[in-house]
Amino acid sequence: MKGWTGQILRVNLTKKTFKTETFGEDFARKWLGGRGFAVKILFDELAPGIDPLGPDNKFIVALGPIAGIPAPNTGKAIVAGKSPMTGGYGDGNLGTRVAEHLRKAGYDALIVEGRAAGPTMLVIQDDKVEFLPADEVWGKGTYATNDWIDARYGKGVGVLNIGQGGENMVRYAVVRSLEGRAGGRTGMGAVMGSKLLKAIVVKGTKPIPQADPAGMKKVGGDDLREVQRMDKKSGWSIQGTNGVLAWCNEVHALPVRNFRKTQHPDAWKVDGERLNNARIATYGCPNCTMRCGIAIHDDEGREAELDYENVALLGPNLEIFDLAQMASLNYLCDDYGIDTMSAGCVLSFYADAIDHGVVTGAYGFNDPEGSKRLLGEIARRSTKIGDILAEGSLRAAQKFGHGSVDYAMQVKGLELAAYNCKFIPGMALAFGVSPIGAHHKESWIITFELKQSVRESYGPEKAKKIIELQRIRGGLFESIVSCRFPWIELGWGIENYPKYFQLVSGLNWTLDDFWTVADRIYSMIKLFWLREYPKTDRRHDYPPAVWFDPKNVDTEGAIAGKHLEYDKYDGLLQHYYDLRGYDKRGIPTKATLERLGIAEEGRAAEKYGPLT
Ligand code: PTT
Ligand code: SF4
Repeated sequence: MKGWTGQILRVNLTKKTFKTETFGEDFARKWLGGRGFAVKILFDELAPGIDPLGPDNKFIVALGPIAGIPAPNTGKAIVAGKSPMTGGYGDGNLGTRVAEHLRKAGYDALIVEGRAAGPTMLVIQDDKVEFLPADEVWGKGTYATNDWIDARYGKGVGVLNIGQGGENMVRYAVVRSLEGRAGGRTGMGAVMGSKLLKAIVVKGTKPIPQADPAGMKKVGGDDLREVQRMDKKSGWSIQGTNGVLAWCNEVHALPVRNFRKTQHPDAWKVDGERLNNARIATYGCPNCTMRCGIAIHDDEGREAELDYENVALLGPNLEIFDLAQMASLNYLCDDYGIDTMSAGCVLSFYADAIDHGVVTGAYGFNDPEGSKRLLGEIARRSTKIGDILAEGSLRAAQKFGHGSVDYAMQVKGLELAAYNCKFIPGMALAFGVSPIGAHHKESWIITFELKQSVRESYGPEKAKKIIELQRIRGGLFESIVSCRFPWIELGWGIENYPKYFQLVSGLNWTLDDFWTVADRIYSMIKLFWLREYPKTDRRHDYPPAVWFDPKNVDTEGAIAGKHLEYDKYDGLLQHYYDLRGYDKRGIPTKATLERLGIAEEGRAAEKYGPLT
């Protein structure tokens, strides 16, 4: 078999054992890699109802057929497990040399089971696996941990690690890499922490099996240069992801003051141009020629990388318009290893709850120092409020009561990305039907919706577009495992991916073949949810109630008086279900599962929740 190593490394931290398992071409073709492998393994191996922060959960690193191959932007890995945020399937995608090294060590995936007796660093060097003590860095942040690893193994290895957030099982703790990237905002850092797994180091030296290595090397090299040329021509990475901030402000899509407002006159102070002007360094993932991470000095002179989501949710959403202060908040999130997006939404929710008189506290909007203090209390769970906020905004709202759940900005327990959809029905649906809780990674329909001037519409064309985008973004890129930015930001042709796939695997797939895998993966994730939440219904796929609230409208500007409407949103949701072949609860029908070749998995799920 080419295109896959055909091997998975299974490690048990409780027993300090490991073994290599093999998989065949049927499994590979059916699930492709990355998210596909992760959801299938988790579905098969996790008993429903297990505690995501207990030893029964599994932490998975999964790669795809082009991950780690020298071709445009392939230095990415999927981290996955049962999510401590949502209780459903959870994953994330981060730039790391683990992608290349794990495959060169001979594995397409790593499954970590059990719970170590003490803080542990797992070291994988080809066939050798070691369980080393990590007591020296337990209690330390990700920067110090990376330095500690660097001093032992150098920068050439693949590293995943966690900070105090993961150790203390903050539900939205992330995993960080040596390259300064972060992923797994569904709480994968907390899953590592629950296992006392401080870090994973990987070094591989074997060739990755490919059908046509020479052809792949030539095409990959040429394409990396072409992507670089396109990026230079377009100037995209000058402002990177934060280039979108000014546009979001202009079109009333910026989250301001816990998403209460959609625009702010000071937003220009933190836009892409200002960020680029303040740039002191550029970060990037391996195998990338359009490096998009912009680092600036924070207010204490430390280097911090800022992306759009981080800027918008730690800045305007908290009514902070000072880049250096925001950089500090970002730096702290990175060092503690907690998700910037959930952290921003949790803090804004708390400030809003105080505003509403639901709770009392010495905190408010435009309070950078208070925000820094709270991030520390959250990461360490060192105060009562820190402990509550470490649980995420949904659980905090359930504790605060008084209807505050309506303005906890989350779906299924996972906080929103930085698009204020008070009056953007399609993007609101994209958050609603994202299979891991609110995330923009699955479908970013907002540009289609606003640039084509169809903002008002709740028509089936939006549901259709969301599925098209989910197939590409949440399906293809998360399972072939590669960064989507060349495609989305530079227009790098999607047809390049079947071309790479053919060079590595020898299989001549059309895009439709990839869409079938994508649909299978989405349905499989739904089955995972069904087992966990047998009484699930379509309300699971609704965005926060405040977006439907006539009292929460903008009072001036282009969308003054506008808000989402329940019956129309529900109609749009139904279009989505119909096109996907889901029933009224949003669960794939038996016929859909049969068509996708997962009827057997459907029968396994049916023991817990009915299928139609
Ligand atoms: C992703 C989420 C994002 S998405 C951002 S900024 W973005 C936040 N980054 C964080 C950070 O930084 N530090 C931190 N402590 N927490 C953070 N949480 C947030 O995490 C990221 C890029 C970006 S920057 C995006 S959109 C794209 N995402 C991709 C994706 O999801 N899939 C894919 N195939 N390609 C992608 N390319 C882009 O990658 P999660 P990264 Mg992250 C510091 O993982 O859980 O999905 O959350 O991956 O390697 O840092 O690159 O405006
Ligand atoms: Fe990483 Fe950005 Fe390059 Fe994508 S474009 S691989 S996120 S540096």
